[in-house]
This record gives sequence, C-alpha cells and structure tokens, in this order.
Amino acid sequence: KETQADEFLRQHMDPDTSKVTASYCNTMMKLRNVMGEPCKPVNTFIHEPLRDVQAICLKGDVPCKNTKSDCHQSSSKMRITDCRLKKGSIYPQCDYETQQKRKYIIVTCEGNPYVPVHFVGSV
Ligand code: DGP
Ligand code: DGP
Repeated sequence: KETQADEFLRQHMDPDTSKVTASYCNTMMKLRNVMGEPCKPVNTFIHEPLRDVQAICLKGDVPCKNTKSDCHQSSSKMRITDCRLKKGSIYPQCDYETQQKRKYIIVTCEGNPYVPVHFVGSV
C-alpha cells in the first residue's frame, strides 16, 4: 500500500526537470495519476533534489492555518510548477494551466524518518 510519504513523492516531486513546457501539467497530472474525480483543483510539482525537500522537515517550523499539524517552510526559494485547473474543465478532461515559479514552499511532515507527507502551499 502506498504510504503518505510515497504519495507525496508521486504527486509533488520532479527533481530532474528544470524547464517545463505549456503542456507539462496536463502530461504530469496524468502520468503521476494525480487526477481524481472531480479534477484536483491545484497541484504543485517541485524541481529540487529530494534531500533538499526532505530537509525542510528538520527546520523552519511555521504556524499552520490548519492547527492540527506542524508546518515547515523552506529556507530558500524553490523551483516549482503550479498546476491549476482551467475554468470550466470537467472530469475526465482535466485541463491544467502550467506556471513555473520560484517560491518558498510549506509542507507537513510525519513519521520516523520525519518526511514530507503533504504540500500545504507556497509563499
Ligand atoms: P491561490 O494560489 O491563492 O489560488 O491558492 C492555491 C491554494 O492551493 C493554496 O492554499 C495552496 C494550495 N496548493 C498549492 N499546491 C497544492 C498542492 O499540491 N496540494 C494541495 N492540497 N494544495 C495546494
Ligand atoms: P496533497 O499534498 O495536498 O496533494 O495531499 C497529499 C495527501 O495528504 C492527501 O491524501 C491529502 C492529505 N492531506 C490533506 N491535508 C493534510 C494535512 O493537513 N495534513 C496531512 N498530514 N495530510 C493532509
């Protein structure tokens, strides 16, 4: 069974990609099987080495808006791609806009080892 940590890798990690094209999100949301029903409204892929993303869990505690978990924010900006569902897009034709950004990312972490399990957002 897929753990939450594995799910985070599948849905959010793409370290070996640095430049993305306009079709990136439509390709990746399918390839990584992120598309559920209804279409997932927003999903972020991270283009940084896994160890750098895992390291976020070990420092950078920030308050969560949702009070029940500990949030951790990256100490530097990271290369990310924001995939955002286009207006009027209906499952199974989930059509995404692709936006490359450099932002601080916020994740929640769980377990031992304490690793990322949820992508909260970017600032
Ligand atoms: P805004 O950029 O203001 O439209 O907000 C987008 C919201 O989506 C914000 O709360 C962060 C969140 N978000 C971004 N990427 C992901 C993701 O991969 N998973 C989840 N669950 N939320 C995300
Ligand atoms: P996401 O990273 O948003 O694509 O979600 C990954 C999984 O984490 C998904 O099964 C939903 C779940 N999840 C959503 N919100 C939270 C949260 O606040 N904490 C944790 N640990 N998991 C969450």
